[in-house]
Amino acid sequence: MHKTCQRGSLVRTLGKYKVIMQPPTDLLSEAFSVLDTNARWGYTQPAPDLYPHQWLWDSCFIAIGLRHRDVFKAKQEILSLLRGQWHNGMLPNIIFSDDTKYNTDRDLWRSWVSPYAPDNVATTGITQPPVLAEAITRVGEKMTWSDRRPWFELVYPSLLKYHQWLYHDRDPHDEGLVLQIHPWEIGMDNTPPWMSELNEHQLSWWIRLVKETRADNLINLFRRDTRTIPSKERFATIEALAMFDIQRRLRRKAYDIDRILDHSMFAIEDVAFNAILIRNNELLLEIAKSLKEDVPNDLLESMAKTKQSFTQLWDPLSNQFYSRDFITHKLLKTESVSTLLALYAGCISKDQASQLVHLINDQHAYGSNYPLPSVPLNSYWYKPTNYWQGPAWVNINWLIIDGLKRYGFNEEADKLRSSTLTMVSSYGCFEYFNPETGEGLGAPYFSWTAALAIDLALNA
Ligand code: 9WN
Repeated sequence: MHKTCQRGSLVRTLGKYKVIMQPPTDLLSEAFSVLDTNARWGYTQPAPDLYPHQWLWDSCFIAIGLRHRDVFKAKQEILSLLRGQWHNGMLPNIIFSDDTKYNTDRDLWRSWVSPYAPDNVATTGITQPPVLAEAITRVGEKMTWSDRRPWFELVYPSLLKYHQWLYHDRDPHDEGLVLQIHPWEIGMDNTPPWMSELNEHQLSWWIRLVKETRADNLINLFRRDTRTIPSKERFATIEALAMFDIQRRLRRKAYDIDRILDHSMFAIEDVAFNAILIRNNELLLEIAKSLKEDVPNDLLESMAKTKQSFTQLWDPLSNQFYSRDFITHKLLKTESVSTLLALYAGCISKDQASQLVHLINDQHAYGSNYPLPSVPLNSYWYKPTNYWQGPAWVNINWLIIDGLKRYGFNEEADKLRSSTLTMVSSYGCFEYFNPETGEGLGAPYFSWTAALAIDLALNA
């Protein structure tokens, strides 16, 4: 148990934890202690109990924090991720812990049904936003060139293979935008654009039946996550069932994208995922350049096309970016913070960037007391305590701060940086935060909150 949960007087009960909330005396020592406590053999758990496995974008963010104290550990965090790489290049969103108590998680996914799954490592069959090049670069920044070069040489082949897989498997029509097949792939599980698509088109008959008969209340009793986290802070049981249903259908097709798309299953070209890809393509190219490696031409062409096609996600009526349906190309005009991640992509016009900054400053949209809400305050979907449907997340803030700086919006970047640090230092390293009050929500001792708070504090 963390020493820091013993402070103060305001008590919040989360399952077996009693979390006592008062400003930590020292943000950095608290954050490093979270990372130490969550460290396992070679990787860091996102949060004790709730997230025991290794997650893809979590480990990338964690490495970005760890590099400030221990470059070796930061490298280990990334190398541990690469052991899960599939033979076709895919990096899975989860590498399951070997512990026998998680047999059910491994069996649910059964990655071994695919001939591409790695030997002796159980994983999921889907990916997560590609922030790997960012993590490799940031860790490399802490080294002299004589150490950085072998580091880049070690990881570059896997990075290249991953980006090649993203285009080969996930851009089947050679459109430049890559598609995602499960809400977990975008890392913002119950984000409104995806949930509204699921509700409208994809709910199986049996989930509709559960919904109509209200049997979800009963099923809720068997959920592992809501034993430790209040259910109003997690995704709804119907949403959980819908995600489970998609996963089952993907498994039946052995995670083979051709078979999946042949059955015209759920596929979205997500704006956040593609924005993150664009920036990480740039970083991959910088790594390749520093190693004097030639990047294959077809990959270079795809990368250029992504930047061009990204402009198709802009809606001039509402002045924002949206995800789109892979088949119909219809923009999914349900608002979410994903639109702001276009700033991180770095390929949008200065005028579009200013429009997004306008939304950040708008008190009815993303300008809450503790920004950035994951859904604008004036949205029908907005709920300040519900997971990806309202709360502020430190990783999203971190990415957007980076984008704001690259567009020269330094004042906005500083403001967001300082409000993010205020939330974390006031309440601790929670998974997410109430954007109105700043209160910490979800899992306490959350690793990427700790890691990125360290980075924001030390890397102004
Ligand atoms: C499913 C681990 C992960 C994050 C995701 C976040 C949440 C898992 C869940 O936790 O997803 O992957 O159980 O909801 O949405 O972004 O990587 O921290």
